[in-house]
Amino acid sequence: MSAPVNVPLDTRGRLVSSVPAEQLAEISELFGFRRVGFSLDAPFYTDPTIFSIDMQAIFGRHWIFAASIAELPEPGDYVTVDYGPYSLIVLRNDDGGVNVLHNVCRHRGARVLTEPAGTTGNLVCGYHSWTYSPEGDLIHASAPGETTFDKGCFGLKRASSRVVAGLVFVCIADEPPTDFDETSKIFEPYLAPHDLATTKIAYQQNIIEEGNWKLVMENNRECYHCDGHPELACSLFPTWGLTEGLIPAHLEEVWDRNKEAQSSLEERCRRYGLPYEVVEELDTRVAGIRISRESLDGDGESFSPDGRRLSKKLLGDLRDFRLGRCSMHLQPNSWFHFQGDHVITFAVFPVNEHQTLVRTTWLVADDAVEGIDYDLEKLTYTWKQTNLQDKAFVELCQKGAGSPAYEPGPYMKSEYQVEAFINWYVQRVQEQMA
Ligand code: 3BY
Ligand code: FES
Repeated sequence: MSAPVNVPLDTRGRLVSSVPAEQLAEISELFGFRRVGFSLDAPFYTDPTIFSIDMQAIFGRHWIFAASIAELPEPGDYVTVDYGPYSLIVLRNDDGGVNVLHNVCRHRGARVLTEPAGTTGNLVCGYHSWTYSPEGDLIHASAPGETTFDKGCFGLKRASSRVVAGLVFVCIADEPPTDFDETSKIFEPYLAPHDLATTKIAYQQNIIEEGNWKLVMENNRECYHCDGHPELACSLFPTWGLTEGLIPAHLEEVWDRNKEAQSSLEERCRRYGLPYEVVEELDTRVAGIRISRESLDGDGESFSPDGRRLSKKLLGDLRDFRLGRCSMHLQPNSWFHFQGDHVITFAVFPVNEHQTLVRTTWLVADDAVEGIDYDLEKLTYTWKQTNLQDKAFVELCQKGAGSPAYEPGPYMKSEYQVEAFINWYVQRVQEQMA
């Protein structure tokens, strides 16, 4: 049988053998027939084969946000990160960098590390005690009677890492996309002043949403639904999608207040040498990005009911709490909000075609003391509520995608970032299928 056309490759360029050629041709057609400006057809959210293609063409090839350096402060600290069929060990090494190893023992495939996070020297598989160095080299395999066994051939498989402004990215492709370096140059100067290396985790939340990972991302990329976030609306100006000259009467006041807050924020940024301009290249780059620094309502300091600081310690060398939010969206799996007093990172890890892990991490200055400098409940309240509301929205859409009555609906102007995400996704998969 000849090899089918339009077949995606795995990370080593091999054909996907488990997907019958006919089914792949149908899926390729679905991508080709996508109606631009409309949500995707139902199988993109429900079909296990499309999920497996997503895992190869997106999560198997692109740079994925895994953790922040605050989760791995010392050499030997690690987190395990799972998405789709993959499990990775992300481990801080002695040089201050990060090693990424596939968490699959080279003996008979057992998971090597079974905790979500911890500290380790050598890595010992719990099954037959094969032992690997932090670089993944197999250094010990007690196998009585073996004389010809070459340990050099059985190191843990490695993947690539980049640490930029304290954010850790991983890529399991043999040849990671090179334009990530360009994207890093864009965001590094925005984030570096918050100095993630001198932060600590105040809280981490893992939620499983009953929805496809793309619905989770789509939901994040618009604020059309933000009336559904009453707590967030206290500090976030509800001006998304509005255009000068076309402001509805009931929003004129908030529009003006936001404009004033934004211009004084920009004035402060210029004084402190902090970049604030919007850079938006969500589907025009392989490592798609949107970054900006935007004002917050009330006191303009943080995501609190009155916009006031939620931690008393400023991050890094910042000199002012009134810095609004530096917000970044990165394709395919993350978004971030950097304030003067704390940072929130959001990582999306697909589980299967209908379940997604959303990991939210709140970071404060490493010398901030809980109960004295910050109240954990207050610090996390707005985004815990927002996450629960978003989870409910995503789950409603997943239910809808499962109905025969579902058909793609039109994106509104204010949903242009959702469309950019979908464009990015479709282009990236199609280039793998070509
Ligand atoms: O988290 C975000 O980036 C945006 C802002 C608020 C909700 N979400 C659409
Ligand atoms: Fe890991 Fe046997 S499977 S040592």
